[in-house]
Amino acid sequence: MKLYHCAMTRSVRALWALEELGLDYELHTMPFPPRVLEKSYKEINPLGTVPYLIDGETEISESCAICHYLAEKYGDGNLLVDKSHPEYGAFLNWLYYSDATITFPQAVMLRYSVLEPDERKSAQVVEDYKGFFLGRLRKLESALENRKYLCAERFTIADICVGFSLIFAKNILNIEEAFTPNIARYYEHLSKRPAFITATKGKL
Ligand SMILES: N[C@@H](CCC(=O)N[C@@H](CS)C(=O)NCC(=O)O)C(=O)O
Repeated sequence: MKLYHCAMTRSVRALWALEELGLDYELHTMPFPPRVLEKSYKEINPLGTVPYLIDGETEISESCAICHYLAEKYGDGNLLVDKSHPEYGAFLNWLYYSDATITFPQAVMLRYSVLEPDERKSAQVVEDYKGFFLGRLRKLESALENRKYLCAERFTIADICVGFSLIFAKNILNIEEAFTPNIARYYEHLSKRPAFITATKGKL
């Protein structure tokens, strides 16, 4: 199994899941953005994005799908919530929410504050999408009231997928307002997991 990775990007989700599951894997780490700095990567993943997992005939480019695939295929059910569980729907919702709803506005912020050339940077876009992100995060703050984990009272890949969005907010975009009491407590204990530490090694 081979994971194409860039430090402190969504590929942290995949790396964190590999580590939680204790799997053997080959890691290919590239400079960001690989589309520009490692052009040959587009022959492997035409989107040019990370993560990208190759496992035999299987190739996956979505970070949350990689976590789901690894947990389904190689986990013993520990990192998943079973269909029969009352929180199964909530579990799926957190997986999709993590990238489509809360990482998306952060990616726009990164683009218009860091990645674009100076003449295309936009404080207005960054501010607007920060507000958008913080509004969408309220659902997480209230869901974490009296809870250590998002679903089924134990650590699952929903915590990995949402946890990465918090890594992004804290360490890349420095959105301090995101760390309201329940989210701050949740992030604090996620960040102590050995697999979290390995997946973010030396970058926080
Ligand atoms: N929805 C995809 C998004 C992948 C994505 O856009 N990754 C970013 C890094 S966080 C990337 O590779 N950007 C570089 C580019 O678009 O060239 C996922 O969850 O994996």
